[in-house]
Amino acid sequence: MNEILESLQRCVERGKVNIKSPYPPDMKGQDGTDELARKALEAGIAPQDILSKALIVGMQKVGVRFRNKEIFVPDVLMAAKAMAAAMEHLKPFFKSDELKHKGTIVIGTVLGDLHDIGKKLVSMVIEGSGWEVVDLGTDVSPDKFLKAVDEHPGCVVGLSALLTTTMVNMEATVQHIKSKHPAVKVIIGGAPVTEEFAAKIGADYYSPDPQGAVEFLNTRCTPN
Ligand code: B1M
Repeated sequence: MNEILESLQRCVERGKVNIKSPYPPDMKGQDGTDELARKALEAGIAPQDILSKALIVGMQKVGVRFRNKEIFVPDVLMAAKAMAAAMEHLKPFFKSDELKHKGTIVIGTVLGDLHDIGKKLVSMVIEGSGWEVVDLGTDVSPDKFLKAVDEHPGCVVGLSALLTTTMVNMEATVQHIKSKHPAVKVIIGGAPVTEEFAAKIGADYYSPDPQGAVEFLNTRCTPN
């Protein structure tokens, strides 16, 4: 693989944002994703290759290592920051339609629930895998989810809940969405949620972690 792309992939994995960043300490003074993405474009590498061969592969490795408990929340946050720095350089190509997202996921924490750390992590890893993420935030009502689905035809929906008292609101949300858009796929997650619960409320998938959500999206959801 091209040397710049290899370094870029490594910088996402390690959370190296730019040359000034002291993190990670063993990469101090080295280029980060910011410089390398610019250099890759200047070297004539196609934006699509920068995204799919370096950034997405790097973030996928992050997702797998997080699942395997080899790295932890702060590492994922740094990887997402590094990914975002590179994406800044690719943004103009998304706008010009030269780069396409794989699809769109509307995501949020359900009604009554204010926990958003896990949902944000899931969003970052999904975004890093090439999907557009529409994050509705926390305490999201079934109506708000439905409105977002109306506005993003062909999207997938992701629901997060951290409380046993709010996970019941997932059922109302799934029903509300599916009553109008039966084909929309809904994936759910969060500490108290289980596969059995997902099946019971008519959700299409349960994932215990961000990587599982990415795998479901990439293998079971038709891009819009
Ligand atoms: Co709250 N809280 N909290 N809390 N809180 C828990 C969840 C709790 C387990 C603590 C405890 O009692 N041991 C408990 C829930 C008990 C239960 O219902 N079973 C609890 C409680 C009771 C409460 C309050 C009711 C406390 C009170 O006020 N009496 C209150 C509720 C507020 C509300 O939501 N209405 C409350 C408030 C808060 C804070 C605001 C203080 C804060 C949230 C800040 C924020 O998010 N911005 C908070 C926190 C931080 C926690 C703990 C300590 C940590 C949660 C967290 O961020 N984990 C938590 C105890 C604990 O877990 N140790 C606790 C890290 C995060 C990376 O993991 O969110 O599980 P997690 O996400 C994972 C997976 O679940 C999965 O991937 C993520 C990454 O691996 N995942 C998905 C999540 N969403 C997914 C979606 C997917 C796929 C995977 O697809 C769409």
